[in-house]
Amino acid sequence: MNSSANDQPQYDVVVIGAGFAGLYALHRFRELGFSAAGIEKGGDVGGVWYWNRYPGARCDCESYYYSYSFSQELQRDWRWSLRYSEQPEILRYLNHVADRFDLRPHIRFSTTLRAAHFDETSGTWTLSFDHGPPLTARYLVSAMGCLSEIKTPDIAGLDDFRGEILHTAAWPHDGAALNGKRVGIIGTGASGVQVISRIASQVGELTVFQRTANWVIPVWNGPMAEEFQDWVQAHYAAIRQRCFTSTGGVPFPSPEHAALDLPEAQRTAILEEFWAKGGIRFFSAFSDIFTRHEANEVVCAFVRDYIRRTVRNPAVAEMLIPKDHHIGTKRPPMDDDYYKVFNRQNVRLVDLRAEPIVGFTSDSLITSSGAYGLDTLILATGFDALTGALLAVDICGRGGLSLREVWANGARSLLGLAVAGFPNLFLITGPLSPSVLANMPTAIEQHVNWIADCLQELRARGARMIEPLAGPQEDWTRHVADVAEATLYRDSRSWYFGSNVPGKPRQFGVYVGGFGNYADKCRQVAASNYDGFTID
Ligand code: NA7
Repeated sequence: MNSSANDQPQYDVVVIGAGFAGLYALHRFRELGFSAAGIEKGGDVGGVWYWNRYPGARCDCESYYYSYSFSQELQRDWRWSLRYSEQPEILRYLNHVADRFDLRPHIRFSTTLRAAHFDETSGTWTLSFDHGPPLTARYLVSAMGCLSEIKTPDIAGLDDFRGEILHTAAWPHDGAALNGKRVGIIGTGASGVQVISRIASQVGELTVFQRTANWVIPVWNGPMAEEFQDWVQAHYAAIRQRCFTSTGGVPFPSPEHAALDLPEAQRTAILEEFWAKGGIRFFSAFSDIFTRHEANEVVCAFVRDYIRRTVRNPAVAEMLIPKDHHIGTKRPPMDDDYYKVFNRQNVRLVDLRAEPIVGFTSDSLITSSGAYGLDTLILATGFDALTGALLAVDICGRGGLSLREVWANGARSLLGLAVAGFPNLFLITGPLSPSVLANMPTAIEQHVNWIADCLQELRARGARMIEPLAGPQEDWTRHVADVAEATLYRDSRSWYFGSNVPGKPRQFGVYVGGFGNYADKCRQVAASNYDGFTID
């Protein structure tokens, strides 16, 4: 840490967040000789894996690639117990990373960034927090995450309920006593589906309040067999290489066939093959799933059939079948047991479209059709995704320009990495980058490496400021929208569009043109003297 007495900022870089993104960023910048500090709202490292401790929390990408690639030694030494690891193991991994690379002493924990103001004269950011002294930094790097700002649901009369209320993304660290209880859950997105499957056999009664049915895909989770671990270790270089060049940041080949080019028998055989592979591989069955309504419908019909075969009560099966969106165009939850859970005697499904919530009493949730007695209510109601964490902070750039105002009608950024009017601010997996539609650790490493290269270049040139130009930023923002518009995503209502937050401008916040293409574009920008940016 430098003295701030002579207009020099205290740090070269301050990184906000200490999850997957923040930990790697802090490590990388420090390794390159920058003075760097981390700020973290939570009491320890982990980011989403620190907060989302609900039963059944698990990653939806397999752990051998939902992990860092930057250290051969780390990669060699860490063994995953499950193919899709659960939250406690992922959190242990991130703690191991923090210790192994000695990051913890450089992070200020339990500290929330309230404001970040840029000073044009000195070319530095001044950061102030909910407590503790302010900091100054040349560069501000957001590693605040895409799904970290909880969206408090507007549910009529919730304050009248006197039982326990839990949110999946703010789960108590010492767990929740659910055994034998009458538990209700609102929300059937990825978090709700995982928690429902995990607690159904543990609680006395489970009432699932569903507003929108989702397509749930199995992952066929199980132990990472020793032979598979050995195979992964032997092929890690190729696996990682594939991640960095693929469409989704995952090591799978692109689809070979378009569904609409194939006869029905062959389509079904391919769907069965990819269903057996499970997880996001399922969406690699055909190349036209996300672009042709008829192709998507082939896949929907296959999953509909599975739901009807699995859920014994036909009325419940029909309620669980999505009616309002193409498969994959809302984030598909992934779970092996979800549909089977509804065959249990102690589980019931309530359709909130047919009987909306009208209020609560001290011990019941009341719908238009009746009362449901509950001891505990779990809210799995999601996040103000992609932009929420950034806009929760008072960020002001050049001339006091407020990010909230600049993004009032939707996010604008160049490559999801930086924003015009906000010099020396970098976003890791920011709005309009591939972010949540790429494997996050891969997307994070690609972004941090790009930022690190950029900071080295600025240091070498003795430059003070970098900032996107407005024109290229508008071009990128429009391009992201155009690419999404050419897919079936355009028809969906989801947090990808901000549709879950009342008043949020409708904008597809993720680049769906392919992670590999995106990484190429970032490389080209750097190689062409940071084309699209201005450097002072
Ligand atoms: P999601 O995917 O946003 O799911 C939230 C769920 O909560 C979804 O089923 C919503 O129904 C439901 N919801 C939200 N507000 C209400 C109200 N007021 N009443 C009834 N139901 C409501 O969040 P998750 O935490 O599951 O997943 C987020 C991501 O985190 C996930 O994709 C992973 O990447 C990790 P709706 O569909 O809006 O009708």
